Amino acid sequence: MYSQGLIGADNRTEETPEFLARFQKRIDAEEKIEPKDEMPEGYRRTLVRQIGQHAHSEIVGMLPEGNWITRAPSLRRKAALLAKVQDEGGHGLYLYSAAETLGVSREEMTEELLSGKAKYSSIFNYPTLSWADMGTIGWLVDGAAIMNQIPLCRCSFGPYARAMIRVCKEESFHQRQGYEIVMTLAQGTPAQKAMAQDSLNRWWWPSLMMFGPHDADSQHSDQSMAWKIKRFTNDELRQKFIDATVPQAEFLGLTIPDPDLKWNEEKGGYDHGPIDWDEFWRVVKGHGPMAKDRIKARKKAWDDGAWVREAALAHAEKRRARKIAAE
Ligand code: FAQ
Repeated sequence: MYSQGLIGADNRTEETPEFLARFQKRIDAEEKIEPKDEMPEGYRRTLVRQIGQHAHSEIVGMLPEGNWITRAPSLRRKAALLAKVQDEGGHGLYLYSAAETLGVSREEMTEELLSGKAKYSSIFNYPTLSWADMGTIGWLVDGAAIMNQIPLCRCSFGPYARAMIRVCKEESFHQRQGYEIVMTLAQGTPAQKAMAQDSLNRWWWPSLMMFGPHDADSQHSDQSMAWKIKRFTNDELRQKFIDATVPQAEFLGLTIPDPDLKWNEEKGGYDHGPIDWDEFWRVVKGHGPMAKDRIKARKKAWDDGAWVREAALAHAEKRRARKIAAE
């Protein structure tokens, strides 16, 4: 299913120790790897997997918030939410394009998503039950996404790294608009504050799970760190996120739903309670509360869009034929 043509500008696919050492030297020298450069097949596959999953997450991630656009409490809130959800769609498109430079097609990636072969972030399998969830998703989910994605701006693969720069700027706006919604609710009536707290209670643990399994259980981290695709481990980024977010919750007067959370002077960070990894793996394996609805919605969108893709291809073909006839 993968095109072999792009593995190295010289089409070499034999991964001799010299070839691998030469490649690692480029990585260690912080050179950017570009689509037509020679690269080990494992590097290419890791990127196709990660960028593809990242793209799917952005696109599926439009659904939980899209659910609230028609019910936003004011025109200002509606305009901001609409813009945010559109941004996520844009992120998905940059990412699909970055993956396509590695020889995989958008159709193949979409088929893998719809068949359940390709993953998307666990977080988007949870339901959005109240307006406060729009605030909490911006604050926590985009906040976690930024923490994970800022280091990806320095990823060794050029197209992914460059796409991440704009994505991170937009995620930063998303995080602020979310925090502002939660702040408004937290400073509102007791019922509004309770709505914000309930939302935080539901989204806190799934947000921590976004960073992936503990380092000891992360099968890809070591190799991805060596290739400088990842710059920090899952646990390192999770810790940074917790340390940045706890003071934000304190400022809001909200309580993080973790009785074991406490500042650890020695390590200069917070200790936290156990993460429910059974829940994480259940969700990752496709049994999250909203998993079926999410895939059903994506399948419908893909099927409903078939005529647009066909029309665009027919139009391109006609233009090509006209150009050839005129030559
Ligand atoms: N959910 O060995 P590792 C966003 C899988 S974008 C589902 O540690 P890796 C924007 C993992 O794929 C959010 N699956 O894997 C937004 C692997 O399975 P595989 C998405 C997960 O790749 C905001 C297996 O577990 N962000 O939120 C998850 O080294 C608001 C073993 O794990 C990205 O994709 C999970 N949480 O590290 C949009 C960022 N965690 O593939 C709308 C780019 C792990 O072998 C609204 N990705 N798995 O079958 C990454 O940084 C990495 O891929 C990690 C996982 C850190 C997610």
